[in-house]
Formats: sequence, structure tokens, C-alpha cells
Amino acid sequence: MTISKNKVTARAYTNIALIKYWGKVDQKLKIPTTSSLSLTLKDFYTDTSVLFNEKLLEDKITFNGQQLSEKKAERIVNFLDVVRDLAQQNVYAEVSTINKVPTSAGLASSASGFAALAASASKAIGLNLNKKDLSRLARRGSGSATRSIYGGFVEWEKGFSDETSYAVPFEEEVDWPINVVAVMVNQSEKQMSSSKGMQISVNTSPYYSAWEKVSKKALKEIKVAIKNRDFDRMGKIAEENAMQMHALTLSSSPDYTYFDADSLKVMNLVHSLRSSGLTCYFTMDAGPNVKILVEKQNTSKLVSELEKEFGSDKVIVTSAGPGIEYQ
Ligand code: 2P0
Repeated sequence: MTISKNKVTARAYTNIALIKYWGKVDQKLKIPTTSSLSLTLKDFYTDTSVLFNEKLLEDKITFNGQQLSEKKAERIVNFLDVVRDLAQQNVYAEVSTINKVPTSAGLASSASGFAALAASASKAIGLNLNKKDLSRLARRGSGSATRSIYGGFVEWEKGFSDETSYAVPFEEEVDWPINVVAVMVNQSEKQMSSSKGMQISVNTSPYYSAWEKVSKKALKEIKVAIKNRDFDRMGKIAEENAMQMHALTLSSSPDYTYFDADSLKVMNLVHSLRSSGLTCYFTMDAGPNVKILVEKQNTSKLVSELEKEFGSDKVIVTSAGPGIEYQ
């Protein structure tokens, strides 16, 4: 194994879960309680460059051009330790990250962030990982990053150990004209991190075992809907699964929520557009922004309705994106 003399740059795209991951059985290894399924997105990504350098006395980490404080860098340094352990190397790294994802606003910046870091750091240190092992490594950074190794529809099989918990592509090349419309109602950092929130739910929500049961069934059903190109069925399952996840936050002790007033407004608008014949479904993650699934022929109508209510700067249209890319 040889450490690269040149910096290695990788790009990873974020993903939105249609069947959510919300809880772990193992905190350190990030083994989830349930399997999940996502769609990788085209317009939200992270570029990360890594160079391991014998001369460094500590890891040096910059994020969007700013050097990170020790506290903010901690999670990244911990991840680099995992990479160093794996490669049996004791060298510090220079890491620079450019994010095209609003951080901590529920658009899974940790998904693209840790997937890009896993890809660039493992290659820079001289590990030549296949995609399965890259997915396992990305999982050590952030659960949702496990899925961002692949493009298109991706399933994260929960497994039961470090060896058995990784993502597999369900449909990498998506030839289905669907869009995801993100409504950015609020870009401020979230109060409750997903790591913390999900564990409170696992430990305290009386509905947690029901969640494990229904999401297993929903995963099976959504895969059939995707294969059959049944947009209505896919959207309905995804919307229901998102609300069932958010019911876990509301039923936790202490209770918490990622909804804010505008999130509810978007959800209500989706319901009313749907009853007026415009087929679209929403999903929401660990932040107030709402993502709407819509078929391409209905996108412009949906966008104009959203823009009337929230303004054009708040509405972003994207679609299926690719897996990890090296530059
Ligand atoms: C998901 N989310 O499946 C779910 C749905 C948010 C809501 O994965 O603790 O940042 O780092 O594994 O991956 C966000 O949680 O949490 C997430 P950790 P992560 O996309």
C-alpha cells in the first residue's frame, strides 16, 4: 500500500431517503435498526480533497475555505482515524471540503460529506476499496453516507455487523422522468442532531417497534412500485414512511420535531394540489425543508404554485444523480 503523493479529490452527491433510516443498534459502527432506500440527487454534492502528509503534526481541515475549529473537526478526525486504522498508517491529512449542500438544514450534507471523504481519504492513503467496502467505510462517518456511494435508487441493507451493513444499488441508471423539488423554507442549523434525535426515539418512543415493522413492509412495497414505474404508489409509500418517522420524534421523551410552520404549509399545499389533480408527494428529513416527488410533466405547474407561496429563491428542482466520482 502506498500513500498518494498527490491530493485525491472525490465528489459525492447527497441522497433523500424514501424509506428512512431512524435509529441504530450499534452507535460506534452505525448499524441501523432498519434497512432504508434512497434516491441520490444531482444538484447537491460535496467535493473533498485529501492529502496525507508525513510532515503534518495534526489533521488540517478546511470547510468551504475556512479552517474548522477543533470541536467542529472532531467528527472528521475520528473518521480519519478509522481510515488510518484500516490502512495501518499513522499519517495526518490535509482535508479540504467544498459543500454544495445547505449544511444541517435537513438536506443530508453528512451523506455527501462522509461519502466524499471516505472515497478521497481511502484512495489518498493507498487503500483500493471496492464499492461495497467504500459503502461500509462511509457508514462509519454517517449512516446516510452509506447510500451515497451509488447513484439512482439505492438500498442500505441493515445487516448485523460491520461486514454485513452496506448499500447496494437498486437501480443505478434511472430512466424514469421524475423530479425532486426541494422547498428551502429555513436554512438555519437544526436544534436536534439526527444522531441524537434518532437515539432518543429508539430509547423512548412507544411506537418504535411498530416503526421497525411498518418500514420493513414499506421497503418491500416501494421496491415493487419503483420496478413497476408506479409513481402514485411510490409517492404514497414514501410520504407515509416520512410521516411515520416524524411521528417517532413527536412521541419521544423529550419530544422534538423537525417541522416548522412553513414545513406544515408546504405539506398542506401538496395535499391540496393533489386533491386538485396534480400528483405529487412530499418527504421530510431531519430539518424543516420539504422535498416533493413529482413526475417531470407536472414539475413546472408544481414549481409555479410553490413559488407563488414561498418565492422563487426557495424552490430548487433536481433529479436522480450519480454515485461517487473521482476527479
Ligand atoms: C435518512 N436521515 O435515512 C434519515 C432520514 C434523516 C432523516 O440519515 O447519526 O446524518 O450520522 O448516522 O446519517 C440523517 O442521519 O445520522 C439521516 P448518523 P445521519 O436519510
